[in-house]
Amino acid sequence: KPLVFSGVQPTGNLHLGNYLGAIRKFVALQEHHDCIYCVVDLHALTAQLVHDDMPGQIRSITAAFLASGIDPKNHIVFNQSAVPQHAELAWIFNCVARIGWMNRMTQFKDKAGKDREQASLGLYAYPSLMAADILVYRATHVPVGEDQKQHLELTRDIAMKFNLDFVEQIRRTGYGIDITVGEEPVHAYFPMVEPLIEGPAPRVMSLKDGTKKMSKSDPSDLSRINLMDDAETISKKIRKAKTDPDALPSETDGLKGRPEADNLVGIFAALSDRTKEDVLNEFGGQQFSVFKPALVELAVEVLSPVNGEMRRLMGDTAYIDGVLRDGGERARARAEKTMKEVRDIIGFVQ
Ligand code: AQP
Repeated sequence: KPLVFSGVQPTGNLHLGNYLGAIRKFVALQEHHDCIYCVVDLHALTAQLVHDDMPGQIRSITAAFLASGIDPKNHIVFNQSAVPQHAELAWIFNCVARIGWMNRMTQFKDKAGKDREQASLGLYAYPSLMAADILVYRATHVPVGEDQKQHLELTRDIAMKFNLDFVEQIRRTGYGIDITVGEEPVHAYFPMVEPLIEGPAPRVMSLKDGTKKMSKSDPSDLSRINLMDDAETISKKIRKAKTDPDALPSETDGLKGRPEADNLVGIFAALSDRTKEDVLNEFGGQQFSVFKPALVELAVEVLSPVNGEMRRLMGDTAYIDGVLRDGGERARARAEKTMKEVRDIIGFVQ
């Protein structure tokens, strides 16, 4: 089975963007893939070092995974810091990646803000740790929102450079695999990862501004739907969401230049597992006064069970911690196998 890896940071409340861009896809992939899902707590230190309730944040992401339908027995759910091999491989990747590559990362530019000199070195090296998260399992498929596309391209660049720099050692140790990159056959150690970004809402936008990503760090809570919002709050936020005065178009072409309408139609499509075309077949020509209540009903129907189960699970800390411990052990065994081979390839005495 193809190996899937993805992670979510334990920073702040999960929102609809995290759910549709990532977690819902995690759930769907379980049927035909071997999946490893990680609460990336080491990444959470990059933007803010000290967190008031780190254990609570880690448990709440774990609860969201489980409440959404991730099966921790047949797959792996764990927190990143429990597997030190991620950080070990990240160090090696820091020496593989070039500063010029990191300088192009738009997420660093956005998150570092104006005073870049004050950003942590960890924030700068974030994509290198992300590459290690994935490649320490030699995973091939990574479900993420569109904002992570650039980091996955960098992951491929890091894998490729490692493979080429160590090509002789990979051959000598016999750990390599034959892959094709484009049309080219390559003898490689790390595979080329495939981002899984598709779907009707790869980038869920703010409810207050259709040109801005829905994000945990937006100061306005009205800009996002949180996974922990109750039905009344979801309804209020959707009713207050910014729109334009026109009726919905009957074809997706008509959504061009209407970012808020496009966003709400995309959310409706993703929540109902339909295409935007299909949603517009039903609602084309209707006003937002008709569409918004239908979206409220759908969002509440999909999110309420997740919300309820998350609350229940968060009351059962022993269970959550048990899931993380068990997942951590299994992840560690797999990651150590890779690291033993990587140390051999590099030539470390062990
Ligand atoms: N708006 C979004 N639309 C679609 N997918 C999204 N993701 C995040 N925002 C959207 C996806 O969620 C997964 C987990 O993301 P993360 O843990 O890296 O958190 P983040 O990207 O830092 O989340 P935010 O809300 O975007 O935080 P801030 O405010 O810090 O920028 C990833 O797969 C991501 O693509």
